[in-house]
Amino acid sequence: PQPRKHASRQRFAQEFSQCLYDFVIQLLPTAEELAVKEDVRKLLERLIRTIEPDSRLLQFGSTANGFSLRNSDMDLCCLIDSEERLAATDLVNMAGDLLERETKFHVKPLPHARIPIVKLSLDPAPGLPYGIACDIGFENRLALENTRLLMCYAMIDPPRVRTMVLFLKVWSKRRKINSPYKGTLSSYGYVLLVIYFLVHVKSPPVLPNLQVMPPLRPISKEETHLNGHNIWFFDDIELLRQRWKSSNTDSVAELLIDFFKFYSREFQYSHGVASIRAGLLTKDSKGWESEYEKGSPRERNRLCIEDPFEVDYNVSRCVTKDGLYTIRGEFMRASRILATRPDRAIVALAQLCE
Ligand code: 3AT
Ligand code: MG
Repeated sequence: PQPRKHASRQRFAQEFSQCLYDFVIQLLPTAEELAVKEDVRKLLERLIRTIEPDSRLLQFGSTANGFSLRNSDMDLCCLIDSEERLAATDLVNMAGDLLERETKFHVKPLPHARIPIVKLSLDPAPGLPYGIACDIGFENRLALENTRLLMCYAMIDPPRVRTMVLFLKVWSKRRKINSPYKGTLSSYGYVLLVIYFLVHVKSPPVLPNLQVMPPLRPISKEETHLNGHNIWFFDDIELLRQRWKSSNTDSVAELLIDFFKFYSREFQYSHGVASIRAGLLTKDSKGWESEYEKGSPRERNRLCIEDPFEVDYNVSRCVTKDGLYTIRGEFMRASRILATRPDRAIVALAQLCE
């Protein structure tokens, strides 16, 4: 019976991998959508330049890192290339007024957020059936760098990394566990969980740790640091593709099955911190013991994921006790569905995303 079981597992993994590829391909943004978004970016850039002539508006987040789904929001960052610039708070207010006057967007300035932003949205219209949602931040250079880091990871092994990430993003949205405002995890958090798993959990690893690979030439501290954070990572992707060959040959389905298993049962939620920079760390060593134990009214640090560059920042600090319980429940549910290996892989996929 043993070889037969093995063969059935193999066959399921093969079929399920194919289903995953077919599924995510039809969820990618169309060329038309990308063109509309680029036009919007240019329009907003032109307008903002009437306030700050030396500014550039750049995309970050999923529209720039290769993890974009159809109709995902636009994350834009305004960089100002002159020494004398307005404070972010003032810029948010001024840009908010300007865009309200000059465009059809609904505009909501949030000058006092951790990262001051202007939120924009456009109602659905013919030719734009889902409307547009867009956040503009100012001088958020770390976000541009973490976007570039994720893009590099995506490019090392697109068939496995992009497929896994895109699937998990859809899955987490369909299962309603992708809203930091409601105590669950952001897309960014899920992407970091995937990379952590592929760099530090899988053995042999599927991805190298780009943040500890040595640079090709000596580089100065000025080049590697931004606002006191070390932002170095190996970003010569052409070279990496020639030199890095993972000896892990698992299919995307096998990786996904293991991913769900790992985050259902094996990850040490109570003491562990997932760091793509340094592997498994402890809450203790980072001073991230749960604040609920200290009687804090706001729940923090139930789930700990270290930001790749802002290492004092827990990306998942908004995940509540209930949120984590729900997320783990979903990992377990997914694990269970995949363990039963239904006859047709497509049935498993439909069940997962129900
Ligand atoms: P969607 O396609 O919008 O669901 P995304 O990949 O654009 O996914 P987010 O919108 O969650 O991901 O985040 C966009 C970027 O904003 C990613 C990162 O540069 C920054 N960011 C988001 N959440 C956090 C966070 N909690 N901590 C630090 N940076 C964050
Ligand atoms: Mg986004």
